[in-house]
Amino acid sequence: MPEITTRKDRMNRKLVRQRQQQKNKIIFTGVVITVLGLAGFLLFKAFYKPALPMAENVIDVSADMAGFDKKEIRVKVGEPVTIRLRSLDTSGHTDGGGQHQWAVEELDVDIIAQPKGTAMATFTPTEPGEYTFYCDICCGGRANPTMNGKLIVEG
Ligand SMILES: [Cu+2]
Repeated sequence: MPEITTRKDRMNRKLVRQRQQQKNKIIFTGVVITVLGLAGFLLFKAFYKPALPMAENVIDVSADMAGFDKKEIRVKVGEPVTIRLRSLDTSGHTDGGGQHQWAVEELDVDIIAQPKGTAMATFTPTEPGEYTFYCDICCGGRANPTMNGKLIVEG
């Protein structure tokens, strides 16, 4: 019965073809998912910025043309501290362009806040003592008594 065998053969071939198409579909889906996943991962890596490390002790300091809102800041030896500096001035200020700084030379800390902006730095003082913080951008710079203050590190 050659005819029946042929029909069976054809059906078998059809089945094999369908299975192959199904396999191709699964492979294609896998490739698409892998590519999308990789693209997503790369995009995430490119745009995700981890939050700046902040200490438990955050001290907010504001500065404008009149000076710092804090003339004295007390911290402890060995305890991390975050200084968050805010400039209250706009970019319209001719002197310094609205930028302010909070710097302590001996501790290698240098924060610059953009006009109406905030910037911060975290550090851990290791030596007790009295340090001078200053802004050297505006108002005659660090020599101006309104643009500096004392950072007191207590042992
Ligand atoms: Cu300043």
